[in-house]
Amino acid sequence: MEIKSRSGIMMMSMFVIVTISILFVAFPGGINAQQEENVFVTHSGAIVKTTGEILDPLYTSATVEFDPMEYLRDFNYGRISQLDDGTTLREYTIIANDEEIMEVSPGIFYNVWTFNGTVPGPTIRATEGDIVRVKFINNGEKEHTMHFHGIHPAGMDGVFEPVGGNGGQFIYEFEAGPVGVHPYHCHVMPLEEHIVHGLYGVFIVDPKEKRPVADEMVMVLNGLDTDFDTENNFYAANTIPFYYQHHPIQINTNELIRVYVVNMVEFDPINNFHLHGNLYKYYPTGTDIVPSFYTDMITLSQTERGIMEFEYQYPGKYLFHAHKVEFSEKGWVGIFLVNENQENTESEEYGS
Ligand SMILES: [Cu+2]
Repeated sequence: MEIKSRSGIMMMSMFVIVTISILFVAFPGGINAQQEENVFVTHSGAIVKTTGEILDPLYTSATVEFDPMEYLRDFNYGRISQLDDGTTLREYTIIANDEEIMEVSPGIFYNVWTFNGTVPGPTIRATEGDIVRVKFINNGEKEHTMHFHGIHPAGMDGVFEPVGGNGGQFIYEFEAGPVGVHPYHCHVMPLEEHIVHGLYGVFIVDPKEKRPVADEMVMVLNGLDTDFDTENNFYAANTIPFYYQHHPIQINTNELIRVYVVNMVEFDPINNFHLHGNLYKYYPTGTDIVPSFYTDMITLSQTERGIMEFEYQYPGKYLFHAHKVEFSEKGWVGIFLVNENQENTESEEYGS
């Protein structure tokens, strides 16, 4: 519509002014809601003014029941034995529960659904070609399963065989493969509910020839919807918001760091991972031994995952965080504290 006359412009201006005035009278709080600051007293006594979600990033490890530092480098290789044909058999026991309440941040209690008592569940690790046998026990009230990403028979896919609660059992058995990093998660409907409560973990398949020696760690990017409005209130690497910011991950200069990263964030279509002061080689899904990217930024949808490799040349503190800034300001942020390498430092060899 083109308004050419002076009176037409005046009429349109009056209409706009009257409309805005009516809106102010009808919804005085609504229009100003975005600018309203709330005052919040944290557990440590600090007074925070915020217009956004209220978070209390100040806590000690004693106030949370899950230790992200322990989880970071904890790999479950299973009980190892040999089959008659010489194949390695790895046996794991995974117990599901859905009634635990965990304090995920001071004053924030959440009903976590867990594999072996934690969110994420244990990092299950095997070598390509091994037989993986998982004894799954469901001690929850609801039905649950374990659905592994990777290659396996249909009956081992953890979708059409829901395992009843209060002690139901199922044995998942398959050959480990392909090489890489894969998620596992419950696949009972409504899937959204079973995933957001925490029924997921990481499955690493090592190549037979092994990757180069490195300081290895696992980061599951996740979120928590603590008010059940199908939007995440918190984001994190390994469940506890801001944890690695207040407890930096110690690494060494000139030492290869390998991060197995898996995005499990529900509700939001994407997540990402930005590293400061460095770039990393990135192997999507970890299925290839040649990196696809050399970058400081990857974007991941749900269950997208890969392997990052990097070395720091200079000591000091470096952030890593979502470059979806909303996520980092709600907890998905951490620090690598890079120490000057001592010559006698030896990385652990993985995949044994
Ligand atoms: Cu489930």
